[in-house]
Amino acid sequence: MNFAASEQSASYPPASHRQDEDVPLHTLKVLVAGGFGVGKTTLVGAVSEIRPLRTEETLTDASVGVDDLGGVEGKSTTTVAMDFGRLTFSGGVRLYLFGTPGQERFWFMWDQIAYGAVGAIVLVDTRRLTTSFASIDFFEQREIPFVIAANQFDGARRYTAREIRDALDVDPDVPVMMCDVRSREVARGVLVALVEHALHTARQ
Ligand SMILES: Nc1nc2c(ncn2[C@@H]2O[C@H](COP(=O)(O)OP(=O)(O)OP(=O)(O)O)[C@@H](O)[C@H]2O)c(=O)[nH]1
Ligand SMILES: [Mg+2]
Repeated sequence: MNFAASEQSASYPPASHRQDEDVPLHTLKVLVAGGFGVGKTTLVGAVSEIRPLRTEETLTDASVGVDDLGGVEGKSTTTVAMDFGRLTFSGGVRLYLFGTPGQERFWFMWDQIAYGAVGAIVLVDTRRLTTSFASIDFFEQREIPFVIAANQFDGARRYTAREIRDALDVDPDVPVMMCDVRSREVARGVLVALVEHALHTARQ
């Protein structure tokens, strides 16, 4: 399968929504999950070929003492429902991207958002690994394939993928990679790894 970026994805709005006539379009729903402030909205915005749907609201006093802002002190908004974006690869695979809300009080929505998804990216912030534990548990319990993408924030200590894997104690077949989701190419690479992992898991 060819995951090279399609010409469609180069600009917004796309020149055409039509695929090559002889290439069937396969649509897949994928999730972008992880703890509070790990970069989910940033990832969807970096790769989406359409203007992403966002549901950002200003952080309020209800967040004080509940959400760990350590390392993301500049954060002033949070996702209250979901992010939505789209990415099409040449070869006929189109991903619909759903970013989950990170704050604990919105976790009740995860089952609805996850419905029908082929897999998930679990983003982790290496300074606050525990904030992504709930996402990992969620996908493990539902047997939804996932990859771990460790988002490297400026000034954060650098770890190897092996160290992250050991710290999170995930199954050996779960791909673990380092990333900076502000980069479109890097974020796209994580999505390719997820689709390959989901296809591989489905074939077993
Ligand atoms: N240095 C650095 N900053 C990042 C990176 N990814 C995200 N950020 C910043 O981190 C902050 C949080 O990013 P968001 O994308 O809002 O995180 P989120 O996971 O969607 O947050 P919630 O929806 O509130 O859970 C933003 O200020 C981003 O600019 C990264 O890879 N490196
Ligand atoms: Mg968000």
